[in-house]
This record gives sequence, structure tokens and C-alpha cells, in this order.
Amino acid sequence: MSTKTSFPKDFLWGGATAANQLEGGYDEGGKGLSVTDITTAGSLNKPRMLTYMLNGKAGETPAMPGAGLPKGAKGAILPDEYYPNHVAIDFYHHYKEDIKLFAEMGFKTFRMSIAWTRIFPKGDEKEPNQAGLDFYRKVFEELKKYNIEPLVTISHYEDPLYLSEKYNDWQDRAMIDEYVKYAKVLFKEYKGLVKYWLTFNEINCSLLMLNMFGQKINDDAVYQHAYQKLHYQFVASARAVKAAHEIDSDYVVGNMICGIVNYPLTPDPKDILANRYAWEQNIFYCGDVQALGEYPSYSKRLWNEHNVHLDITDQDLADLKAGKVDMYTFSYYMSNVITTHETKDKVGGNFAAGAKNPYLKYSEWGWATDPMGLEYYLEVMNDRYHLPQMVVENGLGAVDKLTADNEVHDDYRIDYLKQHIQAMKAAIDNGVDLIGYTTWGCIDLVSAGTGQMSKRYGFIYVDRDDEGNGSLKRYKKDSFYWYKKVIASNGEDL
Ligand code: BGP
Repeated sequence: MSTKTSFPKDFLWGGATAANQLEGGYDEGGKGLSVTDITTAGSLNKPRMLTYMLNGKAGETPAMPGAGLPKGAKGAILPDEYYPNHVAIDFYHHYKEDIKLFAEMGFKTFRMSIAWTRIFPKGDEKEPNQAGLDFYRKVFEELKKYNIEPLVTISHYEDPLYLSEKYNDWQDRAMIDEYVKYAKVLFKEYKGLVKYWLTFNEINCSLLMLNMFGQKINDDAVYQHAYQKLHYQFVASARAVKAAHEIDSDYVVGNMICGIVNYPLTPDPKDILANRYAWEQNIFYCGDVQALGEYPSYSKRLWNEHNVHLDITDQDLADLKAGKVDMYTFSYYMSNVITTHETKDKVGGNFAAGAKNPYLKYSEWGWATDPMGLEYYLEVMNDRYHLPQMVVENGLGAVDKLTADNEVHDDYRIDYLKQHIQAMKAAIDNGVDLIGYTTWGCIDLVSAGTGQMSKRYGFIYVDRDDEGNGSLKRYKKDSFYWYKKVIASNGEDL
């Protein structure tokens, strides 16, 4: 008898998005400003978060030339008066059309986030904004019409600007109460419509950013800020998980980690140890707290290294224990190579920065394509946490060309996704409990790292360019028909 199992029959195939990169309508329906609404195309989102950490307050984004941009592109690619997230792809007005297209591909699930500022425009209001609640209810009902299960991120890089400035980017435990208040409103409001929730998108980005662009930040105050912010977010997440289970015992709540596989460059024991430390700081630290419910022993080393002293109460520690996540979910785009040696071949993409891997190919934006790394990651996490897993982001950012016949021949994207699906299959055959896969940016949307529209991930092309021109019309790419076939055959016909 074959021991091959492959994809379970109720596997959740789908796509992933985030409100600020998708919706537009940034000032409609009573919505307040989020931190991404003040991000211009020339000042990248992630460096803006870094600014908070470096300066301890919102401010001008420092120049990060070349960050996440294709070779040859300049740091600030667009004028500062243009805000790509304000209109994005206008899902706010196109959601019915878009969901219909997702249904045509056979989606079983759709990952989206709720803009906190649609529900609490400033963040500290006592009562939620009814128009915001109504909007998401309509979206969920539309999804349900096609039997598509919503997978909802509660916070995806879109904190209310007001709260963020008032509490200095999570430097005050008052943020915990604001977040839990917001999450509870969602859990009560959408009971029966939503089953799967994620508390914070890529929660470990605060730590990954400390090493972004290949330059380790050596300022203890920055580490203090990052670890304290994370502690409050861990407690907020755990209290939300507990509240979710109390409100509806069917709710399944996950964490969300930016999953990067780290390899040592050489067998030099120094590299092996540095690689282990990179896993601990960048990947395991957040996963361990959220999935195991307590700080791992190596936390002491991480804190001591940078003189970090955290505000942690006994109640916080009890909350962490009581709010362990039900599933481990992560984004996966690339692997990274760690070394203590000087190397000329440095590369960086998204949150990864390290030595170049001669065995891998890199995307136009310098992201290493490594499907085998996905199998490796899934198996490591399976052994560590014994939890169901979902890959909630994966995909290839590329410049697509719309032909005169309104077609997009994105065989490169099909090839990328095919290899990652094969890797997931291998992991399942090796015992991983994988329950879902949502490719990033299933419909073209604004890139988080660059603010560009031209860095596209979708199965559906959206006519909009980097300056905000275009009809916003939707066109099916070749990958649209391919993914439909993949879902229909439950991952057999690749
Ligand atoms: C992840 C974010 C997403 C998404 C993705 C692709 O880090 O969770 O929001 O944007 O990366 O990144 P980019 O848009 O920079 O290509």
C-alpha cells in the first residue's frame, strides 16, 4: 500500500490580500487614517515601520535607496504626493466582481484583512463604526454565496495612525486593550460568517527589520523598542485568541510569521551558530511564544545581548499560556544565507539579507526562489509545534505584460507556484498537517515593499500603473486558468 497521501480532500486552496494594499476607499464609510494611508509611493512602508523603531515616533521616512526595488531603480520611484493605497485596486467598490472571479477559479478560501480604521477610525472610540462593520459583512456574505471561507487577518500593517502616534508604535500597554476591544467586536459581529482568524500579519517583522538591507542595527534602544512592541503584541494576540474561543468554540485562530529559511554559508562552527541564532531571533522567537505559550529559554540571550528590559507582568505570562494559537501560519517567499565571513556577494529581498546562494535563482527584486526551502520549513515547524499549518502567502512578484488581446502569458508565475505546490505535497507525504494554501496577491494589488502596482503577483491583471493611471479593469492571466485546474484536481494536475 502506498503511504503517499497528498492533499487532504477539504484542503483550503485560495488567495491572499491585505486591506491597505487592495481596498482603496481610504476615506469612505467613515474610515480613519491608518499608518499606511500616509505612506507615499516614494517612501516605502517597511522603512516607515523602521522609522518608528529608529526614532521612536512617526516621522519622515529615511532614504533607503534601492530597498526592495529592481536592479537599476532608484529609491524614491514616485512623487511624494502620490499615495498608492488611497485607491489601490478599489476592491471597496469592485468586491462583487472580484469575488466572482475567485469563485470561478474555485477558491475554497480567501485571505483578507480588516482595516482597523474602518471599525475604529481613530482607534480609541467606545463604539465601532457601523458603516465599516456593514462593509465587511457584505464582503463575507458575498464570499459565502460561493462557499468561499474567509480567512481574516485582524491586523496587517495598518494600525490606526492616531493610536500609533499616541502610543508611539506599541510602546504603551494601553495598545493591548485597544486591540483586544477591536478583535472582540469582530469575533462577536462575524460569528457564523468567519471561522479562520490570524492575529497579526508577519509579527516577526519587528525583529527581521533589525537586520534589513544587510546592515545590522547596533542601537540598543531600537532593540528595546522592537522587543517591547512584540511583548505587547504577544499579549494582545493571546488575549484575542482566548476571547475568540470563548465567543465561538469553532473559531480557529492562527499566528502569522514571515517564514524565511536560513542556511549557513560554510561549515565553520561560527557560521553554524550564527545560523542557529538567526533562526531563534528571526523565526522561532515569535512562533514559540504564540504556539507554545511561553518565552523560550534563549530569550534571555537575545535580551541581554542588547540590554533589553521588558515590562512583563505575571498576568501577561498567564495570558500567553491561556492564548496559544490553534494553527501555525506563515508567508513563504525565499530562503537566506547566514555567514560570519566577509562576502562580496550580498543579497537582500523583503526581510531577508545575507550572502548569495549559488544554487538558487533570484527574482528581479532579488528574492531567492527556493521551493525546497518550503518543504524544509514546513517539516521543521511540524516537529516543533505539532500544529496544523497553512501557507498563507507565497508567490512571484513580476512585471507582467498585457498583450493587445488582453492576455497575460505568465508562465514564469505558473512555474514558480507549481514548484512550491510540489514542495507542499512532499511535506504532506512526510507527515505535515497542512490544511491550506493562499497565494499572495491573487489579484494584482499595491506592493507593500515598493508601493508599486507594476510588481504583480495575481492570477487577475488589474489595469492600473505606478502613477495611478488605468481603467481598473480586470483581465484573466494564463495562471488564472492554470490555478483553476490545480484546484479542481486538488493539486494533482499541475
Ligand atoms: C509580505 C507582506 C505582504 C506582501 C508581500 C509581498 O511581507 O505580508 O503584505 O506585500 O510580502 O511583498 P511586496 O509587496 O513588497 O512584494
